[in-house]
Amino acid sequence: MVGLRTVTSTVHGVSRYAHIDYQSRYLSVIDITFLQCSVNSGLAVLLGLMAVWRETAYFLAMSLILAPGTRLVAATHNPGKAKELAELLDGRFDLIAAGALGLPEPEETEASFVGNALLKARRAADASGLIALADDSGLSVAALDGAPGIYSARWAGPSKDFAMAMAKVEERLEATGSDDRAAWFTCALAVAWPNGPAVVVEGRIDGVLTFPPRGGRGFGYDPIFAPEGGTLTFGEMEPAAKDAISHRARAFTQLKAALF
Ligand code: ITT
Repeated sequence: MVGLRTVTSTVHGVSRYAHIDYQSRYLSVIDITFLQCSVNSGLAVLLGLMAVWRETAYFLAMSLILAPGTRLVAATHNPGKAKELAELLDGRFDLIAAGALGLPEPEETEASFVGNALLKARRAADASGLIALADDSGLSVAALDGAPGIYSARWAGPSKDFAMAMAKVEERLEATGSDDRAAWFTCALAVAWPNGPAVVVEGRIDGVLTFPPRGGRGFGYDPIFAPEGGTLTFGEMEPAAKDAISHRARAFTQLKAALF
């Protein structure tokens, strides 16, 4: 399980905020060191020291900066996502794909976008020895109580058939009898340092579902999702227009505020 704490701070007049993964190995190592010291010290002293060290670790995590040119592994095996992440990063970092490093696709065992993004970033960072950027994202449909949500990729099956996944959304929606077509995309972006801390942020875009699917751009569920304020689907929009408003772009804005 992933444990998170939201931290805010102001550095040089700029507000920085992020969720810090407090169960990262980095923090655990500090805690374990103090557990060993506890043989000679009282439990109260130990707990006090652990609290101080945990706060120090949060402070250190908040001083993390991703300098331009840093080598980063993009911890995704989804080419559509990898392309959009590269567009958003705009050449700022030396980006390597997880596939190019032969990293396996981890099983997504967490129950939230944030948890799965952290899981993927942590696995890739620890396996590659590089700072890793991971994305966990998906489509949520109001009339389906938020489904497919974190199961968005899994609805497309092992063959990653999104025509089938979009048809499944339409079928399930019709079965409810509801005419509510509200939906949203969520994107959690996590950055993990090898055997170190991790930071995660989240972005969301609201819109409506439209059938039949329209447009051959983008990927996944883009052809059935029209973002708020327009009639075009993500599948019909220019990539730059999607990148200006998408859930991924909104998460990215937060990531910049936290780490750049
Ligand atoms: P990685 O885990 O390797 O990154 P994945 O495709 O399995 O690849 P997710 O578990 O995060 O990634 O699944 C998210 C799914 O949600 C993805 O496969 C898409 O179908 C869909 N999705 C996410 N962002 C989307 C977007 O911007 N446009 C359309 N569909 C999107």
